[in-house]
Amino acid sequence: MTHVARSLNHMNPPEYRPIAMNSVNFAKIVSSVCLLTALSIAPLTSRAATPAPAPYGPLPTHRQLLWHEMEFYGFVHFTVNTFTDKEWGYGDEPESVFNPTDFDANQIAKTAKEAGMKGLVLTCKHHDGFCLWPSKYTEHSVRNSPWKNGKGDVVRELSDACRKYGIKFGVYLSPWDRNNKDYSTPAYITYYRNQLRELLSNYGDVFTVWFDGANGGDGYYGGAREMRRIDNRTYYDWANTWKIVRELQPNAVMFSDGGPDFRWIGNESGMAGEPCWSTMKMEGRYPGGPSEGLNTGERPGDQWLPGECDVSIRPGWFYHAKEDAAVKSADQLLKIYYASVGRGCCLNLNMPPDRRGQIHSNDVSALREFRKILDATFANNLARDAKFEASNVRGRDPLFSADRLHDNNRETYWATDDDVTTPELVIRFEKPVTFNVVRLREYTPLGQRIDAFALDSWQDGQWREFFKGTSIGNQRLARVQSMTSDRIRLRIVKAAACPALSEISVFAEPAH
Ligand code: FUL
Ligand code: CA
Repeated sequence: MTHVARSLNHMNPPEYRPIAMNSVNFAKIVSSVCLLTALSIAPLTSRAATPAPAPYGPLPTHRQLLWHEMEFYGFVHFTVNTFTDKEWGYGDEPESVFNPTDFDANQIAKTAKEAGMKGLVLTCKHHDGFCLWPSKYTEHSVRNSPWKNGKGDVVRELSDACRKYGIKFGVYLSPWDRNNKDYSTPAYITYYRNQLRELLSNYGDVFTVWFDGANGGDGYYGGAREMRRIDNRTYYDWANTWKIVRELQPNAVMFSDGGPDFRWIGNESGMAGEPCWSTMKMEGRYPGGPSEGLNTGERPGDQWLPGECDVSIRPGWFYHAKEDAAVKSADQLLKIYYASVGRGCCLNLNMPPDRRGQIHSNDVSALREFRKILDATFANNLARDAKFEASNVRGRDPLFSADRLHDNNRETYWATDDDVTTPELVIRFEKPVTFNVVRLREYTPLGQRIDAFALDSWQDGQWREFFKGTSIGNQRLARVQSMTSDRIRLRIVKAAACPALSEISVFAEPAH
């Protein structure tokens, strides 16, 4: 069967390949694969094509699938706080304090690109209300700062630099605004939406809009200097704000504690839970809403709502010179990576520009070292040429064979017959391999199907379990003690529906 599947791959009509390479439309791909089976496999096996498994539970949307593929992107916290040495500005900071001495958007975007980030999310306006672009709707912006004589636009420069370096650009626009006099009245909602429209209309494609749920109450508020409490559930009328995003940037995914597209992971240390389901029960969820359940997700949920792990490379979100020696090391960043990306989430790692308006060299070095280790780890899939043997293959059809697990194509997958939910799979290497990372990917267009799995390796004539896991979803990385073996076994211990796994890869993290 292995041989048949391989040679069929070579016979694929050329128009099939571009679809398979570019994973934008899974539905299209499924139907192309079915068509391909009908055209090329059926005559050889004289059978009708085996139907794909029925989807299970809530499914990801097209835009969520694109977001999942990003896996790792960066946050850029930059504003008056950078110059006042604060984390939360009160809202009374004079515009004159914002004055980077050597702002360099290219240095920031290049640092992100070289770190392997697929995008950057800029705090266009943080809680202090200062706007990094010359908004038409306020005087409290770069237009009234000495930087570039009031002609500067950080949003323009950074979005352009992201395009130049081939990474995506996203916006953070704090709902809580401690500067605006209208905050807590309906007039502020209009102001907020006007600003959102500016950001989503004038700076090209935006991949995400990050809606922060934080609200600490007191602020400057146009000079009132008072406490203003709002009801997070009703005040912002989110449904109508979200419509603006869908209208102006239909591919953008929206973040908040309660979605609608991806959720906060419930902490600011970058660590997803174990398990970490990509599904949630949506009732009672809203930006700034309850954080219970966010870390682990909920199963079975009623919506696909995967997690984003946000964390700063430094103790604070903004740059403080006193934290120059507290930049996270490559090892700390790796732990975060395995607990975020490795648990099916995206990692949003903050790197705050300093008072020059550039990423500090300590942060750049840590990111470089981190990237070097990740690249060295994931460059070589040790299981690429191994033999994959499954205890069951759906309809015995090469379309769903275990060989689909090492074709480096996330749109093809191994699946079992409907009534087989606890299959086993053995990977046989030609020679013993030394490894410490196993990567599993579910074929998520069919939902999150697997509840629990275990991994064994063949040691001294018997199987020894070396990892037990629960949720898989977009990606699960099992990082374990290094071991050497010529066989690895995957046991699906529990699944809500027959498993559909798209890739299993084996890697060795170099000593460092
Ligand atoms: C929080 C904010 O209060 C922090 O300042 C930071 O922006 C973080 C990413 O989100 O809610
Ligand atoms: Ca595959």
